[in-house]
Amino acid sequence: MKYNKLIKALLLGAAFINMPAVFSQWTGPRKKVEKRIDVKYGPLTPAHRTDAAMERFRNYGLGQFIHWGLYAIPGNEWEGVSARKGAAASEWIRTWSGPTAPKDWKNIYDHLYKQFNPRGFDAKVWAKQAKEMGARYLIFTTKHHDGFALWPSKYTDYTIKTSPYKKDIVKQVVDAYTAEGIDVFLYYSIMEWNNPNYFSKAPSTPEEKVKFDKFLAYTRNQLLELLDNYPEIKGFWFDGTWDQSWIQAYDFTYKLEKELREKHPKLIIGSRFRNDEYGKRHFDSNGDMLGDYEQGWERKMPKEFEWLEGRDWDCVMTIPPNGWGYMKDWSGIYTKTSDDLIDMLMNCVSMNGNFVLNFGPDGNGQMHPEEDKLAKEIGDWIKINGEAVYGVRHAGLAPSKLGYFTRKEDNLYLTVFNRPVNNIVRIAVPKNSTEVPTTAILLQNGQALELKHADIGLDLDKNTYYDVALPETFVSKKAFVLKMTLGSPKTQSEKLMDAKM
Ligand code: FHN
Repeated sequence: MKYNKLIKALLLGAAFINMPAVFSQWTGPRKKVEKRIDVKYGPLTPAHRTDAAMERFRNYGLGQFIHWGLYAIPGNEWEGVSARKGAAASEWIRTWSGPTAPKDWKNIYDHLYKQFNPRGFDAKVWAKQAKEMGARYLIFTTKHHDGFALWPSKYTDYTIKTSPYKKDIVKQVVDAYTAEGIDVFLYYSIMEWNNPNYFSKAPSTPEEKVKFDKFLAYTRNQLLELLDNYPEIKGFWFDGTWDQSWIQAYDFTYKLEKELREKHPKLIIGSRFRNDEYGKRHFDSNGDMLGDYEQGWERKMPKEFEWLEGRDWDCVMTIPPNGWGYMKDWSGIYTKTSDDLIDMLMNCVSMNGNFVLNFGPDGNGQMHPEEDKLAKEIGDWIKINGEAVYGVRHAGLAPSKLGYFTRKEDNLYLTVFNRPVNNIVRIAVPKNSTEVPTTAILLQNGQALELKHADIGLDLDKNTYYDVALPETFVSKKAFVLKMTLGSPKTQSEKLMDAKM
């Protein structure tokens, strides 16, 4: 008991004093916990859910994120002045400060709802585009850190209802995407910048405690309201849960997660929602994941499959380096190409993750023209190569420099990004493997390709090789997929006599 108390005190200290150390833990190789301790507020669901909803999540492959809210009106600038050097990202423009910030900026921002009237918004157009792009799920911002609700919440006036637009945006989005067969997850920021009852520090005075309790009740009400209004949603994607006020409300958040799951038993919730009683986020003090999937891969990807230790995960990605809301001006920054994004998509699915690409529509509900272009290019590629993307799993082979392996039943796919100059795609398979490539075709046209066992005789090498020959006449401007059938080896790797040295 004493030992546990000491560990608890140390963990509390480390977690509360040194936040960056805690943050860095969720996205790298994880250290094994040497000794498990008592954790009362640990996971509420098994580490690997096996129900149909979770199986469906595992097969999504590609998702779409949409960040839409009042920040779409300024689009990262105000009266011709860019916020690029004064705010963290376009959807963070309310925090704009420093010499470039307009006078009384926060007040201007907080009144933007009076102008929010996206007449050009048509959820069906977005949903159709997402479908054409190949997205199988959507994460939609119901409320970002500014607190403005895109649905007519009963629990605040700061909602779409008091804007000139008035109509329920969340409902239109949920209906349109559901009609296209795209599952919907609702993004919900806990943190609210302009709510007088919200605190970033843990409330300390009795008055602060009363106010923060009101905030917690409001959060609970809104979440239950979202489930009542949109019961067809598949999950919540929580954000803004890093402040001490929320971290220390672990008893409340534990009960709330329980309540949400009881109300909607198939609900999927990622690892960002809550922490344990020691302040440990994403993973509790025993290293157990707090949620149904790992939700820390934001603009990041695991370098090695082993880092994931079999957990489910998603990677959410921006097109600009950072910036989720609409940005009028994309000049002077690198914006990812469809080749970059397809590469990231295949990297994710090859490690059992979903890749979620973000879009930031403007104040009138239109996507950025570059987003339209990228959605079309990705969709065109997926229409031909989707078999290697959806419902696939990690292939269990060593990573290849040529591209990414995925596997479905007896089919092995290699999405080639780096074509060898000699047109021989060499695939390494462990020498003792009972399953090896036996046939190969080009997925895009079904053309059969020559496949040979290349037992190259590197004696200390644990692998043997299978060579697929690409026709010299085959030209491709984008990554292409080789589809192979796996079967028993027809030839063995010869055990060569060792050299006398
Ligand atoms: O601060 C937000 C940011 O604006 C954006 O919403 C992303 C999306 O994953 N999440 C937060 C930072 O983690």
